Amino acid sequence: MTVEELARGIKKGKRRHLAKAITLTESSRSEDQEEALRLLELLNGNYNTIRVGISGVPGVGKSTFIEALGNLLVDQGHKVAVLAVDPSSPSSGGSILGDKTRMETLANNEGAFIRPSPTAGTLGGVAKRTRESMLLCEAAGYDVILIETVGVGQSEFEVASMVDCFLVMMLPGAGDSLQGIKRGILEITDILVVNKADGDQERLAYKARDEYEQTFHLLQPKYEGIGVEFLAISALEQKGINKVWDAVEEFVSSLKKKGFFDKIREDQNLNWFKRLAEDKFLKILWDTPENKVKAKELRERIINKEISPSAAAEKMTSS
Ligand SMILES: Nc1nc2c(ncn2[C@@H]2O[C@H](COP(=O)(O)OP(=O)(O)OP(=O)(O)O)[C@@H](O)[C@H]2O)c(=O)[nH]1
Ligand SMILES: [Mg+2]
Repeated sequence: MTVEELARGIKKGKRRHLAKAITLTESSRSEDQEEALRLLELLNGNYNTIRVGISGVPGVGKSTFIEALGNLLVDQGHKVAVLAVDPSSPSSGGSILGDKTRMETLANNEGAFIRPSPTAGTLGGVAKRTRESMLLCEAAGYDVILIETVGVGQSEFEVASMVDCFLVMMLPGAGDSLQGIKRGILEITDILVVNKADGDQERLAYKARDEYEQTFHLLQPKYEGIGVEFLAISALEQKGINKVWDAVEEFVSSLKKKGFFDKIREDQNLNWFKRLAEDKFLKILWDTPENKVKAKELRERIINKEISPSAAAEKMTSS
């Protein structure tokens, strides 16, 4: 299949073409990378979409929530793509592959597309792959993109920097120990959802929600004039799912009204450009054949005390 054929298929919303294209962007073969680049160029455009990041500790109920929300949105006429950033996944597929069976009703839903997390350690990292997958899904007509991330390492911050709305899920009871929250998470949160507000834990969940709300009042708002929304839901019993979506829509509409939305997307594109250019530069610095030789020589000269690290760095980077 040529790149042009792939692009045409994707524009028609063909899942097979979309899946193939994502596999292409995930490949580390340089010919594949060139084709992927051409494809992304062909599909570059302005799509009217909502990008939502969903994070929270393992077991908080992210997948259960995404399945319920995804089905609800498809019923409302949306096309929903679910992606994952899971830097901890040990091999191709990662944990969300298991999720695909867990999210069975959504996986079998014609209006939804679920893509497992790419392999950790792929060229450019999982975040790069996820971003490209997101763009491909948007070109294929998916207007809601849900990105699940487990809170490992920098993954939450990576995801927050590629979405319009960042949703953090918490467990009931966690509100008792606000110190337990990872540094910096509160600052990137747009909507905070306490899950498992059912059975014995229902009251605890509402209490936790209130506690989070009080804590947030002490923080500077992320966007001037737009507050964080606090909710308690039960993903399992599908209670409050629509309230979460209302909050997302409300949030995005405020961003648009206040002129933040376009700015966010613009900044994301510019940051992305910067990151990719920097990655490429590093690759050129260390990985071209002549630079590899140069680096090897300079390393030996440093070890033999013939040259200072500073002078070697200067030599390494001047042509
Ligand atoms: N009681 C209750 N259990 C829930 C709820 N949501 C999820 N669970 C259960 O919690 C467990 C974990 O749910 P998942 O949706 O897989 O959680 P996750 O956050 O996606 O977990 P990871 O993908 O491993 O990070 C499952 O056994 C769910 O059935 C809820 O609202 N109430
Ligand atoms: Mg999950």
